[in-house]
Amino acid sequence: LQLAADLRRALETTGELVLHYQPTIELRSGTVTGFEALVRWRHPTRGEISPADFIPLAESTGLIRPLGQWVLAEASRQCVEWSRPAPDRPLTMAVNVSGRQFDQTDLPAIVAGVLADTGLPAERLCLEMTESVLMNDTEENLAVLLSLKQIGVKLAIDDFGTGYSSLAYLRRFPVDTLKIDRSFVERIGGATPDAALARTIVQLGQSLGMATVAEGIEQYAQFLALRRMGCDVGQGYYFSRPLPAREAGALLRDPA
Ligand code: G
Ligand code: G
Ligand code: MN
Ligand code: NA
Repeated sequence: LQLAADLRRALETTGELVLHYQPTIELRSGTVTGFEALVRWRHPTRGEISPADFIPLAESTGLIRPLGQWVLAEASRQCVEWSRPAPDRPLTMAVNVSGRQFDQTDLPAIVAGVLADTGLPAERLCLEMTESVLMNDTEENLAVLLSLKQIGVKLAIDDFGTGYSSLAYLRRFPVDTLKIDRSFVERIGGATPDAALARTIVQLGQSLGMATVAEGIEQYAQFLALRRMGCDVGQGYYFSRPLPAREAGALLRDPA
């Protein structure tokens, strides 16, 4: 497959794979708490390819392993760089980790290595996983998640509320953060159950001692509604699109 060969080459080339960063905002104060790293592939002839298209390819070819490790290292390095001027205001970096990466029993060792190499404190790195990772209810999987917790990184469930699963896994797994899927945020003001569902997720987080992050906030009214519900953090186009590193760094120095 040509695209797989291209991806293998891109991993050995500087500049084809880049990270964009979307700020996360504390809803109560409006301050930037950190960023979510989102990978982009600038293909030399096909132009920009969305991760929605090449992550599945990376998973099926095993390239997700070096790709995931590169994303972790680059996002962590960037977080340390941005934190240097303001050590009193700790930034967190959220990284998407695919289910296939959690299948690697050495994922905790890879994460620990990245933290040691970059000097990022463990609690400032948040690994985002989908509910499907937690539905993979095996001893190996549980051991990987517990080791990651032992290292001290944060664990978040991405797209929360959309997975085909029971809530029982929240009892078994050491989750820190629920990211409310943007489909609930989208219709939060309409005559649909979505506002009630968003509120219920926020309350679930509060009762279980988990932070809640709302994704896909595009409008002021959505921001207000979520803040009123007590949702801790938000992200979305209303605040900022995912930005190249240079622009994200500028936003940090010079908030709008
Ligand atoms: O940024 P964008 O909306 O194009 O992302 C599309 C999808 O790709 C999202 O589901 C997002 O979580 C995923 N994604 C983005 N960056 C990464 C990454 O570094 N690793 C993994 N596994 N998924 C990513
Ligand atoms: O699956 P995950 O939640 O990681 O996906 C993140 C994706 O959501 C990224 O591709 C990002 O570009 C996209 N995204 C971020 N903010 C918004 C938003 O406000 N609206 C929409 N429609 N997409 C968003
Ligand atoms: Mn995500
Ligand atoms: Na999501």
